Amino acid sequence: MIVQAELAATAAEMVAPGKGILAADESIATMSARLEKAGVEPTEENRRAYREVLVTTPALNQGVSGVILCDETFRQATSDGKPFPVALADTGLLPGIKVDTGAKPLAAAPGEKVTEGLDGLRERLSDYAALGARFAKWRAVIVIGDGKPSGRARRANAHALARYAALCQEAGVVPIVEPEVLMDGDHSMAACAAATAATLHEVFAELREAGVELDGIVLKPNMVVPGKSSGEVAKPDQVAKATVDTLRGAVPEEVAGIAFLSGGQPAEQATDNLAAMQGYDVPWPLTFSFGRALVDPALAAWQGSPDRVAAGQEALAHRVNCNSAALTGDDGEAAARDHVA
Ligand code: 5MM
Repeated sequence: MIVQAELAATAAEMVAPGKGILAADESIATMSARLEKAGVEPTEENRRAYREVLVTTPALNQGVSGVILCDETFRQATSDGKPFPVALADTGLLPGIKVDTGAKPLAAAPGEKVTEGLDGLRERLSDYAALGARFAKWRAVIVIGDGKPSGRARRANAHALARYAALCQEAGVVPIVEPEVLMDGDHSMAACAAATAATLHEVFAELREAGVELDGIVLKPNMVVPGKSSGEVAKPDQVAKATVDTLRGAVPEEVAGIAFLSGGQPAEQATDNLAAMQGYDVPWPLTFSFGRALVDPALAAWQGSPDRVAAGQEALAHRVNCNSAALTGDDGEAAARDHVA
């Protein structure tokens, strides 16, 4: 029987001081596209080799508590024959698994999506737990613009997130709850704040309704930033204030921690924004669960070459160190290292 205290302890470990979560869970299609763009042939073996570069980075556990993988990687092994979840656990990292099956068009909501993957989820979670998963992830996607997000899309996604989270806790797996309000579009930062607040209110209402214990989840939200093509520029202190204000108004105190996604922000910008948030007195640890903002430089440095594994790992370690330093208030030094790198 799963004890709630165990879930809460795992959730606390995921957001331990100075640590964040590495999101390396790109689906086969996304990962293949990213490899191709980097000039690497998108084969199963290259996807495996790339994830091996990431998870075997020396001292990764100094700034990262856990790594999110996709189903393919979770069932693959490192070149010394260790299944990835075992390789992670052996180096003191929590194995995580993305369990959603992607965002699909939502009926009667043109331009909006709902994330799928609930069918058979109870069985899949028990499978993943047996393979070593300690936490899971489900990402909902919310768009802004032309009357969006609709209440219909917010509710459908919040309901699915809550059903997923309840099933995770039943299986003894900590759910990362990820409602991502996308940066795509020309909307203002105020519009992002409003959509984020409305979405989070819906998500927490559904989580409570579903009986989810909030000290056994990690929330993975977007930062509050202006739309990518809005022309609006927001400095780290502005992003930090808008983000913290939005979270304070919508996220219950019991939530174990908040680990931001990077959402396509340039890597240094995501780090600077994260650093600027650390000065606020909030009831939750505020950390990172970045994908692109951690791994893009590593992929670019590795280039699919066995001779460049160390270069890829150094690039990842650098970004992890910068973000970890940002969390511990060492942001000046982190920023300096960042900008000379
Ligand atoms: C790593 O990318 C994750 C999976 O994406 P797909 O299923 O679409 O391939 C994604 O969920 C990611 O974990 C989050 O969006 C956060 O990543 P970023 O790059 O926004 O920090």
